[in-house]
Amino acid sequence: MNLLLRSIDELQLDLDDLLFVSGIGCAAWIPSPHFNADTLHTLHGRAIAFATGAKLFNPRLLTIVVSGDGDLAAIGGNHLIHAARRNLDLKVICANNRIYGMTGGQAAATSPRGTISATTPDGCPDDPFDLCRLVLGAGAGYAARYAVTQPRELQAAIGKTLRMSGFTFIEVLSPCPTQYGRRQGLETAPELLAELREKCLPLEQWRRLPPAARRERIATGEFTREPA
Ligand SMILES: Cc1ncc(C[n+]2csc(CCOP(=O)(O)OP(=O)(O)O)c2C)c(N)n1
Repeated sequence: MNLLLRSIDELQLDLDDLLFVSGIGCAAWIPSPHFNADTLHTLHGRAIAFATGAKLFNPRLLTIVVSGDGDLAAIGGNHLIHAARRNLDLKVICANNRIYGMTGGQAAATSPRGTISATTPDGCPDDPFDLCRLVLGAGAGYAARYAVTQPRELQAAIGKTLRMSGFTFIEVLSPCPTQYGRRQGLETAPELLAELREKCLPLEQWRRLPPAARRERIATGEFTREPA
């Protein structure tokens, strides 16, 4: 919330030209009702669907979608990939806490293998979506991933996408100490943030790791589409 507002302020955007859209979940509360602007707090999984309608009706609106990973990439996954494929002019910011936070910490499509959650007490048996690669594969022109522990990079990426046209996607690693951290044995928020700092690696460095070591780390930075 803070970095998005700072970016808007820095670019001196007029709030009257902006529309914020979110679904349902903890992250979906970021724009609405806190921003003194037009906000649509919609249905779980349908933020992009509402944003699409609003943008097509009024193309002048800079339409910014802020929501959770469950909202955007699980129940709303189909809207996400098709908005990317159609290169709709939406700025999507996904707060990825790797869990369904609001409903009590169930495993999500973004939970890493082995995650202890309310629905996977013995560890999540599946691999997670790589959200940036997902949207790039679907056709997005821009995708970036940063953690909340990288505020400068994150704000720069947000500012960049607000000036770009077409579909853009920023994945923000935004951990939930209550539903995720506690269950992984990281009792406090600082511990969880320290773990995130340790795991995140700039993309270029991550690429130089052997495949087995890559799984243990999280690549951050701007991702580009592989040439066709
Ligand atoms: C159609 C529908 N299905 C399920 C729910 C229950 N529900 C509310 S929020 C949520 C998941 C939230 O997870 P996420 O989108 O990742 O956001 P977070 O709370 O983790 O920020 C679910 C399943 C709902 N409100 N509507």
